[in-house]
Amino acid sequence: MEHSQQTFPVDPAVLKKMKTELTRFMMTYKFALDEMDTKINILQEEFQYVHDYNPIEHISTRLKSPESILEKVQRKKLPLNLATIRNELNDIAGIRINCSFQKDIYKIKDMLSAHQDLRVVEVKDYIQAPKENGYRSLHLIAELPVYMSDRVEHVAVEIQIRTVAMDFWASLEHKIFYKFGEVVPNDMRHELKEVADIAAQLDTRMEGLHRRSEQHKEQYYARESMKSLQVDQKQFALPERLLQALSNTNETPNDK
Ligand code: 0O2
Repeated sequence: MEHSQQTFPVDPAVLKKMKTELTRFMMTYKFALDEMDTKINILQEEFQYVHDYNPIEHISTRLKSPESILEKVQRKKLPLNLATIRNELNDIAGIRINCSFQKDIYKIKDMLSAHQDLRVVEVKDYIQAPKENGYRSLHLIAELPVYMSDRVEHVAVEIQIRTVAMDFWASLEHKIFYKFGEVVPNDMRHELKEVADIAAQLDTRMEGLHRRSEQHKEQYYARESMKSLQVDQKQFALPERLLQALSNTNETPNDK
């Protein structure tokens, strides 16, 4: 018992210094998440304005707790110091973006990748290649600069981008099975995969419906725009029979 205590720094001044260092360390990740949150909110608002459509349903962020960091360091058998933790653990800051449709996932990835201050260092595409259990999601590890009072830190953030259907499956699977590893019985493993495939079919069908509704909207607006014309900021009704009669004369400007 006594020898394990001897390895622990007991000097309160040292402990206090370590706590301050750890707090500053964690703060850099919190600031990186704040920056990501702002970036994504801007994308969302601007996209809504330009395209009259919001591809993001929900955003959540999480900072890994010191206990989880310690657990992961021990699991990976890494030396316990802040420099190693910074270099080896990429998911201390995590952000999850839930999109409406699968195509939006790649749109958001491209928009984020275009940010000059954000460097995508790793991409894991579990949508093109789902995990054996059926897990689908796009994971990016991105690094962004965080300006502290006395230095600039390049901080890694794990960005998970997925549809609401993928998120529904992953959240419940996490609750039920994830981290049970090999313990999941075969029949349940099989059913879990089937349910993931059903969720993927839902995504495909909803995306199809969305595409059709967009086409319908375009055709509707094209028809509506033929019902009036504007001259000198005045709106005039445009009778269909007038357009038809004029078209029937077959007279086009090039004929003259
Ligand atoms: P938690 O508790 O959600 O944070 P890594 O050890 O992170 O370097 P790994 O595990 O290969 O390497 O990274 P990967 O595959 O990108 O997975 C990282 C995160 O994705 C996990 O974090 C989960 O959040 C999620 N994830 C990956 N696979 C699954 C899965 O099969 N089911 C569910 N529900 N989520 C998954 P953590 O730290 O493992 O867990």
